[in-house]
Amino acid sequence: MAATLYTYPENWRAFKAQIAAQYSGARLKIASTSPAFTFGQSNRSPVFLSNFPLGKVPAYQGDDGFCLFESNAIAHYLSNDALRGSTPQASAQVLQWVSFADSEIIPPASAWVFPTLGIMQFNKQATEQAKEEVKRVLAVLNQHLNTRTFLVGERVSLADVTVVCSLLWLYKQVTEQFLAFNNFSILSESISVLLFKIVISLAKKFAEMQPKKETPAKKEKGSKEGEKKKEEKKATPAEEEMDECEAALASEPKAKDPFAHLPKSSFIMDEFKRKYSNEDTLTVALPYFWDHFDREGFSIWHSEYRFPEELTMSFMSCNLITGMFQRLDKLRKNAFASVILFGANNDSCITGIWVFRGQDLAFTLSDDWQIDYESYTWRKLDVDSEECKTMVKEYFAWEGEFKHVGKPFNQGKIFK
Ligand SMILES: N[C@@H](CCC(=O)N[C@@H](CS)C(=O)NCC(=O)O)C(=O)O
Repeated sequence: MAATLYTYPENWRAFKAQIAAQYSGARLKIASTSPAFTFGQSNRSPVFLSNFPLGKVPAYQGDDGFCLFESNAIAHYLSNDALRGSTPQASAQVLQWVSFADSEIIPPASAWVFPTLGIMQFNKQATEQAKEEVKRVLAVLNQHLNTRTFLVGERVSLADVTVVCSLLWLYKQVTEQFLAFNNFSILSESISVLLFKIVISLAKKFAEMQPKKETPAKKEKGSKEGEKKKEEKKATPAEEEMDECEAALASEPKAKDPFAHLPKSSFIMDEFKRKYSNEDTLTVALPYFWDHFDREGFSIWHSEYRFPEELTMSFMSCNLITGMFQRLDKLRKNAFASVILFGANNDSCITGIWVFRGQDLAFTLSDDWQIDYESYTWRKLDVDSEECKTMVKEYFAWEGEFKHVGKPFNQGKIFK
């Protein structure tokens, strides 16, 4: 099923639907710029009004003619069961947070942000009151996320998508003050903020997919933008109509290889990984690793999670690790890691050994890889040192003394 979402560029309400579609795999064309759709004009046309009587966006039209307005309904429609909440309880909780976003977050967030955008007159008292309300609402969110990775259940749902999208303007417009709020500064690297970063990065990706045209409010500015508009008009109709997700995907293979500047290496990560997955670690994979390891082309690093006091429930810490691996999936031909959670609930640490292509940390080479790495300290190991040999052996095999971790962790349970 294909469908069109009418909106204007960078509309946080449309992001809810776009992210839901991205997660569920629903196909969605975005019509946000002329000639497909011009906000302020197209949404006032009789045809648009006959389908969407309020004339508001986002507005959804399926290729089967099915029309829907209200961003939450559109996001719901484009979701799969997992996003909607797959039990009656979970789906009710999702609805709870979606409503919470609309009625508790958006009103004070708008009252605070709108004056900073020049679309509402600044009033000190109203702004101060709005800030207090935002603070109260964030405290509720933080309290809830203190013991959880996601707002509902054990995975991303529409609750997370909706809540985070509704925080987007606060984040973009008043970031410093927003993050300075009590809990957010303390938890600045916590799981809740991690989740926040994920959706922000998703939203950023969508924003980047939008053709670089001006938002309605900025349309009539100076000549430079006029030139830009002219240039963009040269796009062929086929390009204009291309589904933006497709366009992004189509352009992906052309994206520069972040490691292209490095000379070829004799160490083939895939081959080592095959050995590591299929053969005995100590007798086959480890000797293979050291026989083939290319010192110039690769480096070995030790990582340690910087906020062990935040590692409460082990399953959440495991989610933190597996989530990081998923987000770094594109590095798989250029990196290998063995990361271990030591200890028990409320008393644990996460450390690991990483093998990276090149002599530097790879994370800064792509925006997609930057979500987690600042939460860890990174130490480059001397590949010829005994320390490195021991650590590689212990982390690869998931057994040993792990002396560098220290007591009591190296005596406690290991989660792999
Ligand atoms: N509750 C609606 C709000 C939609 C809405 O207010 N859209 C605004 C833009 S953010 C709009 O299209 N306004 C056009 C108009 O009022 O003419 C939703 O979440 O979809």
